[in-house]
Formats: sequence, C-alpha cells, structure tokens
Amino acid sequence: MEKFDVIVIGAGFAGLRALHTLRGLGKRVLVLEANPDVGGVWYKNGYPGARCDVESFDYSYRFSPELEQEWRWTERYATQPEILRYMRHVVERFDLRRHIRFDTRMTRAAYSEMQASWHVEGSAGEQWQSQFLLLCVGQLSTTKQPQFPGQEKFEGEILHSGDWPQRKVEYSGKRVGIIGTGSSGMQMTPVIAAHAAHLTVFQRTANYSVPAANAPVTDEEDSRVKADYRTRRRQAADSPSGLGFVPNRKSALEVTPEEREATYEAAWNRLGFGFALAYYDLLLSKPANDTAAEFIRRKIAAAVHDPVLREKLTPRDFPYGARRPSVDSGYFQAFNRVNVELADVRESPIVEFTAHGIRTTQKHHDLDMVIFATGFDAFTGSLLKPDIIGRDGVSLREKWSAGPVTQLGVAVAGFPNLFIVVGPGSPSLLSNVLVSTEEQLDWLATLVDHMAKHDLGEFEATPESERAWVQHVNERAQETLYLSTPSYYNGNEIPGKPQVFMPYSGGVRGYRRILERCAADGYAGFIFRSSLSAATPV
Ligand code: NA7
Repeated sequence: MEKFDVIVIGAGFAGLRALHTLRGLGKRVLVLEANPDVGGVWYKNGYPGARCDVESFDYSYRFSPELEQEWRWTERYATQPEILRYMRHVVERFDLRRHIRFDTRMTRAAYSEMQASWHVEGSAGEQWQSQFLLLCVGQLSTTKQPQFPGQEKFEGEILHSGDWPQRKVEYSGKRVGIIGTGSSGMQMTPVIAAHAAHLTVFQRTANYSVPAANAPVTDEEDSRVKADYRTRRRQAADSPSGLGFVPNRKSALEVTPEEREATYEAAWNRLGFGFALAYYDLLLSKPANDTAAEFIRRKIAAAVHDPVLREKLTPRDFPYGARRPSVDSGYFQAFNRVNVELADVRESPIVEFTAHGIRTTQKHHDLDMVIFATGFDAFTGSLLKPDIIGRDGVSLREKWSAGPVTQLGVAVAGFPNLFIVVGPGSPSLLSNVLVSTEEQLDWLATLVDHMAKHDLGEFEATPESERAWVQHVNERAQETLYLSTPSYYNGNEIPGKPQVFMPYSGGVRGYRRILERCAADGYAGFIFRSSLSAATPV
C-alpha cells in the first residue's frame, strides 16, 4: 500500500492550494480527483454564461505575489473557461500535476487507531495510507437531479448545469427549457435566449438579482490593482464576506431616503454581489432589508415590459439575500424577447415529461432540450457520498444524521487527523470561498507544522468544543435573516435532509480571529497525541 503524509480529496481551488502548501512543508501529498482534469466545480459547471459572482481580482489565489502579478484577468467577472485556464496555469506554474491522480474517486476512508492513519480506497480498488486526510470536495458539487414523471420518455436532450458535458452543446435554433432560476438558471437564460428558437424558463421561486456590471479589465485597472494588491487582499480578509472593498458601516435606517436611494443606485451600478453590503444591517434587520428589497423590485419593474410577467418575476415572499441572491447579465431583460416564455410552476406545476416536452397543469411546452438548473445537495452532499469511518467504526453519515457538527468548521470529534476545507460551520458559501479556503489552509499549515515540531501524531476535536461551536454557529445565525426562509443554507433543498443552518454567519474576519485565538491558546478545543502513543506498533 502506498503511504503518504497527506491525502487530499479534490483538485479544485482548495485541493490545489492544500497540495502546494503542504508539499511546501515537506509533506508527501497525494491528491485524488474524480474528474479527468483539475477545476472541481469549475470543471463541471461549463454551462453557457457560467461565470464567477466575485470579481476576478478577489476570486484568485493570494498565496503568491508573483502569480498575482503575472496573471492578467480579461474581465471583471471571469467566465468559467477563463477560471479553468487560470487553474491550469497554477498547476503548471507550481508543478502540481504530478501529485494528482485523475479519474480516481475515493469511495471509502477508514481511520486506523492502531496506526494513527487513514486507509483510503479508490473506486478501482486502489488503496493508500496517510496520516492526514483533507476533504476539499466543494460545497456545491453533488448535483440535485429531480425525477419528473415520464422523464425517460423525453426524446430530446436532458442536461444539468452542474454536470455540463465536456463537448460543445448545440442549443442554437432549438426549443430549450430551463428548470430553475438560481444563479445558474439566471446566468444561462440571456445567453441561451440569444440563440435558441424558443426558451421556456420554468420558475418555482422568483429570485433577487443585481447586475454584474461586467466589463473588460482595462490596463489601467490591472496596473492599479497590482500596484497595491496587498491592501486589496487585506480588505477582503478583514471584510464580512471576503470581498475586496470596505463595506458600509451605516444602517440603512439611519440615513435619509434620498441618501439611501443614491447609495443603492451606486451599489446597483457597480457592486454586484456586494450590493448586500450597501448597509451593514441588510441581512440583520427586516426593516433595513425591506428598503433594499423594494429598490430591487423597482429595478425589476423597470426592466420587464409586460406587467403580468413583471409581477411573476418579482420576489416578494422572502428578504433579499436570505436565499442566495444572483448576479446577472441581462436576466430580467431577456423576458422582453418574443422567443422567451416564463412557466410559473408554483402556479401551474409540472405534471410530466412527454416525448416532445413538458406538460404543466396549464399547457404542453414543446421542447428539444431540457436543462436542469436545479442546484446541488449543498454543503454536505459530497462529504457524505463516500464512506468515511472514524473511531469505533462510526461513519460520518451516522455522526451527522441530525445535521453536520464540527469544531470551527474544520474538524469532527471522533475523526482524528481529518480536515474539512470550507465545510459546514465555516463562512463557506456566505463568503468569497477563495478567501475562506486560504484562511483555513494557512491555519491548517500552522497546525501541521506545530504537530511536526512537537512530535505529535494525531489531532482531534473534543466533543465539548464541537458542541460549543455548533451552539455559537446557531446563535450567530439567530441574529440574521437567514433563518426566516427555507433555503439551501438550512438544508431545505433536499427532501429529508436535516433542517439545520450550515454556514457560519459571523463573517470572514470574525472567523479568522477565532481560528487565531484557538491557535494562540495552544489549539483550544483540540487534543493531541504524540507520535509514539498515537500509533500503536503492530
Ligand atoms: P440553486 O441556487 O440551488 O437554484 C436551484 C434552482 O432550481 C432554484 O430556482 C430552485 O427553485 C429550482 N428547483 C430545484 N428543484 C426544482 C424542481 N423540482 N422544480 C422546479 N424548480 C426546481 O442552484 P444554482 O445552480 O442556480 O446555483 C448554485 C450556486 O452556484 C449559487 O448559489 C452560487 O453560489 C453559485 P426553489 O428556489 O427551490 O423553489
């Protein structure tokens, strides 16, 4: 059996950074990746119009100032192909590829208390052993595949936005249906509308969206950011959500209506996802949130010509941002086209798929292609897919049967030397995940180094610290509007999934301070065993 110091699962942004950093500490690292190439979710989400909601300058690695200076982003919000190019460049630039086994899916990992190490198995029967196991499997990587009656009868093509084929998909001149109006559906709609013969968007929940205000990155902007990149990185790390600008410290309720309108207008024209930071209390106070929600509703009204359509497209029953808002490039305007139709499936649900389309309670929609933009089994889907067995034969699935519990979002009691990157209980999807990823991996590197220096073979979260962290995560969530509506933040996207709030809403800066304090206190909430006592010789 091949032995390593660290096995990393996943070669997306987190896995690549983990590999680079831990190899830099002298560790023997193996990365297992189920796909044939690097990229993780960016490999799989190749649907038309796929791009990042976070500005390219901030959705990129901070660990190498040289890389920062060399790479030239072409657009404010990078498209999926450009992000993949960046990741492949990183892989070559830092010579990472030789440590990655592609087309290799981990199916099982079991902790051996005797050997203080993980025994990892691949789908082709491969076996490896390592001291540490890092799960860098992504939070939105297991797709949600609804099963509609008659789906097998459909003679056209069915695709999923999150599992897009690695070939050219021809939708020009076709009658296309998109099911789902989250970020993926909203990004895809205007792009497909421009080429399809007809597009039907099947909407269950109208969503808030703010324009991306995408534009080419000018040479002037590129030079300006690169001249002072460290300040931008610091601002991102010190902000609530990891975006590279300073959020407003005022309440939406303490300013005049005129000032508020001007602030929202400026944010609308420039900030995209950062619109949520136009005032600090938009996600904390319903009256404050109402002012932003109403502003966005007025913008939707101005964009959509048809009054009936306009009303259907307007979100009314949950606060702005309480479910993941979108950032779009012409979504609402696409409905002014004669070839675009909205099917409100809350009003007229889908009854069945037929050979030639989809029948709702209202009518039959003739279709050549259906795209599921129905999202993911968020946060825990990919963590619970393999069998992960900790102490005493307890699986992670059993341990998390009532919802995920972690110490600081990174470790689980009963699962020594297991580290979860950007998992439940961390800022994760409430933040720029690149910032959160690098924060956590920097912290882990210090922990691994600490263990090496002190000849420690095993770290493990204590059950008490885990309970306290879960309680803290819940207390912080109570202060927000996130609990006011069902969403994938609280497990509502999958029937039968435990209904618990999963990300940490205390902000990127607050979270980092907690990690730092934990380390300064000798890794409070963790126990260590020395290499000798951890591994019982056999
Ligand atoms: P999301 O944001 O989870 O959106 C999924 C969409 O699919 C959402 O509009 C759902 O409606 C809809 N959906 C899901 N199941 C169904 C069924 N059975 N029938 C009709 N409509 C359905 O996923 P995305 O891929 O758009 O975005 C994922 C993340 O990527 C995003 O948050 C960003 O972080 C980037 P619902 O709202 O549940 O009524």
